[in-house]
Amino acid sequence: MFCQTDHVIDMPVPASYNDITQDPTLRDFIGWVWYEREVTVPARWITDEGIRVVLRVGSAHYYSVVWVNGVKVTEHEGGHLPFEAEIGTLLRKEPTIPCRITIAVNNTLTLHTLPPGSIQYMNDSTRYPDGFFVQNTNFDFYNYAGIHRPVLLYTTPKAYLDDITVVTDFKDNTGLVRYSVSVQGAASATVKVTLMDTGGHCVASSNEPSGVLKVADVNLWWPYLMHENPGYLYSLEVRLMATDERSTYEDVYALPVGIRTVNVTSNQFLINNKPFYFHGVNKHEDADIRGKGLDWPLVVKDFNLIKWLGANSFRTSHYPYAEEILQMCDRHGIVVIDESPGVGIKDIRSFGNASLTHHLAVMDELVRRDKNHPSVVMWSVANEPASEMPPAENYFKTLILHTKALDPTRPVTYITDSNYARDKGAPFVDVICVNSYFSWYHDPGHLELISLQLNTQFEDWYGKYKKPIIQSEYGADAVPGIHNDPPVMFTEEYQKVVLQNYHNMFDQKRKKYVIGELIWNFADFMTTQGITRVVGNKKGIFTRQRQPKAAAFLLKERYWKLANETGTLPLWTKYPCPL
Ligand code: GCB
Repeated sequence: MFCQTDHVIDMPVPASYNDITQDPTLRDFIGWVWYEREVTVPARWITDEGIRVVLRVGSAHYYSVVWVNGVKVTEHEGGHLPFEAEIGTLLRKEPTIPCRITIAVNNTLTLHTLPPGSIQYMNDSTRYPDGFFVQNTNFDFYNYAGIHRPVLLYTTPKAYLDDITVVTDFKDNTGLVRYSVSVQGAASATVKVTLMDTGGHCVASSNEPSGVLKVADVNLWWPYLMHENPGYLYSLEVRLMATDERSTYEDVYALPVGIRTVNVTSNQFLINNKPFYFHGVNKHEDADIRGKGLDWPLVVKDFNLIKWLGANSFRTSHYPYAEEILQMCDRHGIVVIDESPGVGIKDIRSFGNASLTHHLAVMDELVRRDKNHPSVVMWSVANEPASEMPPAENYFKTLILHTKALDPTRPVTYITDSNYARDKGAPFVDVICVNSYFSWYHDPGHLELISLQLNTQFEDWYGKYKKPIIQSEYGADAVPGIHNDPPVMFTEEYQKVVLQNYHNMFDQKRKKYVIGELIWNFADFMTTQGITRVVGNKKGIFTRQRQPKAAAFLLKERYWKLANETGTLPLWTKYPCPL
């Protein structure tokens, strides 16, 4: 039984709730918020017992409990991955009333959540009112909360396609698509799979639930700027037929499939056996007003900016992004390092069993969601954990081996800012990813030290581990419109010179073992309030409103130069359409 509360406000979905109102307590709210709406479903969903009705939440940050017509249907922990519940029986119980969906969301972060955090009560009554507490975190972005991705109702037949796994390879001119289909709700079923090219022509088919499809004269999936026709996608149409005493069921799913391989050597990252150099960005899901809510105009604008920049890749720092974004990456050939929400694991108590168990479960959910995206070429299990702490060794060994067992086809890494000599997890990663901020957090203002310190960084890591290295973050804050020559910190000039110095060293090392550079950050983004942040982090090369700072033009010049040197430009760059 629910009571109507006296303070109900309109709240859009998808969106963070924090910046929607003028209420400061809602902006910084910690605890439970309640969403509710009523929907009327098609009558057939209620009358037809052969239909499964599913409620799907794209993501809600952080802990969610879901009720339908007052009956609890599921709970979910974790802010960046989808969850579902079957609700058909509840609709059928009360077919005359609209379906009431209630979702309670709690954004509290604890030592065992991902990302971790802690609640600190301030007990000094001379300085704080009764019950005053703060949410402490160790990450540098605003802990936006709410229902961040679409909430959908969909149906399948009672017998349905539960999952499809695709792994691709090729030999000479023949593409190989190893697939397996998992079916639920049927004792026996027939499955037909058909692989179609972009023209809708069948190129291979089978009547088995698993097997290998062979594609003659294969069109491989290539990254943007590596091929004239990047992001080629076949469509795998999977058709299930099942019969029981009551009815016949047919379920159909079309999965985009990019045929490509990924391999790592001691000094190279290979896509389709060719060296791939990551020249890309780190991003955030972050924008004015909607916070971390999925926003199509912003997504498309960002893809346009990425392509304008000549970037070929990004890392989903510091959590899994919306599936819609990965689908865009598949289509545009933008390569992705797919990161878990394991950011800010700094407290030794966050390396214990409770945390590890949850982290393993999150990797299960992430791999299950994203395994079929050709754009995803590597998993990142964490960002800047306290990897020098002794428990980090067992933690990362377990986590990385688990992820490799889930998906033997992709390399696994985590992002380190630790010293090469003390890092406990590095022996287990396939690619070393290092963040460093020379002349910013280290020796602020001393641009002249970057090349020496960066050279030492690279030689040390490579010397010890003999694994390819990505500079997974580097950069400097620039408040747009602030200038000074000679450059001083926080000016657009300083940001540019930091980048130039890093680039000079990348150019020396990329011929050897440095396989990528990802700028921190694509755009300015919101953080918690603090004395080092002026309304957020300003290391973007674009403002939060996506206007370029001087550094964006520098990076654009460099990335197109790299593309010209190492890749093949897409046809449209040679024959641009008239505007
Ligand atoms: C880092 C973090 C990133 C921060 C960045 C910074 O190392 O990975 O989340 O935003 O530095 O600007 O401090």
